[in-house]
Amino acid sequence: MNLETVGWNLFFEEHFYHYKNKGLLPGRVLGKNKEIYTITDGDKTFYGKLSGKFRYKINLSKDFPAVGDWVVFQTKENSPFVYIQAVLPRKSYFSRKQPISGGRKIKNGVIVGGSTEEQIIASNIDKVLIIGGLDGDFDIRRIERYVTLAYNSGAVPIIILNKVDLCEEVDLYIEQVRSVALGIPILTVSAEKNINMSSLLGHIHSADTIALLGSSGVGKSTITNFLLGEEIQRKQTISKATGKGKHTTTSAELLIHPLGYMIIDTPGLREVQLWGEEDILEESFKDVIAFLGKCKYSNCNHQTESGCAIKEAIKDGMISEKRFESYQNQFDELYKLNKKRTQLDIQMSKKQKQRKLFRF
Ligand SMILES: Nc1nc2c(ncn2[C@@H]2O[C@H](COP(=O)(O)OP(=O)(O)OP(=O)(O)O)[C@@H](O)[C@H]2O)c(=O)[nH]1
Ligand SMILES: [Mg+2]
Ligand SMILES: [Zn+2]
Repeated sequence: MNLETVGWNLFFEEHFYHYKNKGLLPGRVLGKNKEIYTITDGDKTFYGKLSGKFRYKINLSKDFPAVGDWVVFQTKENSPFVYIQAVLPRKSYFSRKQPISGGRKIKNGVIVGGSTEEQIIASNIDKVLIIGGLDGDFDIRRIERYVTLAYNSGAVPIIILNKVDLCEEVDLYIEQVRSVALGIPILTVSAEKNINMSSLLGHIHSADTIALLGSSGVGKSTITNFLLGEEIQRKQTISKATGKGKHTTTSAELLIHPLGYMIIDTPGLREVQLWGEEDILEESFKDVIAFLGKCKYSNCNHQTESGCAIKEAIKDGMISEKRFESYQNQFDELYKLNKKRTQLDIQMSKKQKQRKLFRF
């Protein structure tokens, strides 16, 4: 066991205390393939399945082990697998609302059903690298959503605008990003042409776990490979769709650099639906929130009312109209999510009460 080399620290040690002396071992999840988790203890690699008891206890997506998690497992004689008994509490994690599988259901023109579950993308991370591509796919509103989720993750966010070699108006992009990513460092690099990559290395320290997030094709895996260095290039899956050697990442993977830092490369997220309480916007929309509550009327809708601080701020160029619109959209999205979750909680507790009634 060489746990410290893969991110073990006092936080996990304390939580592992309950499991010590019970024949259980800690390990970090490197990846997942179907029902099998690859786990490391810093020396050895194990292949883990969920123990029956643990599987029975959990039912939400967020309760399952995620890449970056520390799990507690038991070895079994003559079995090629180890058995995961628990996930240790997460120090930080990046999550989103789980996308709806099988498409959305639309009833009377309104999206109904769908998921109210949280999906963990990467766990126990120190830094979140939000990657955007400085090519035709650049999407500022997506980056704005990543920023909200990154602030909510408990890790330090950094924005990387990759493919600077393809872009002639870099400053324009930086300016746009700066207006939605308050106080977050923005780096412009090219992973493929090795431009300005040293600025990124300056943000990465030994024992850091960093997660790379962003749309498909922005260059997350190219950056990961650059960071890992040529000597440890990893194998990549060839895209099934094209078969032309396009390397599309299909599942998150934690990779360990000999210098001691760890990188979690993730598949491009097609949907970046928000997860959290409405107050998670406090950090990412500080600029907008500064004007809220300053209108003449406390119930101001920020439409046509006189003395509206938001309208004034827009007129004075303090915030853009688009930025305020984004705030409203993200707030609505979270509000609806949490209303639905509360309703489900009420239904659940009613069901539980009924069950109890039947039992006694
Ligand atoms: N011109 C240029 N192309 C780049 C750069 N970085 C990556 N690419 C190319 O962009 C394409 C996508 O890169 P990937 O690293 O696979 O992107 P990804 O974000 O991992 O994509 P998914 O795994 O699908 O989420 C590849 O063809 C890369 O060669 C860059 O700095 N400049
Ligand atoms: Mg990739
Ligand atoms: Zn107002």
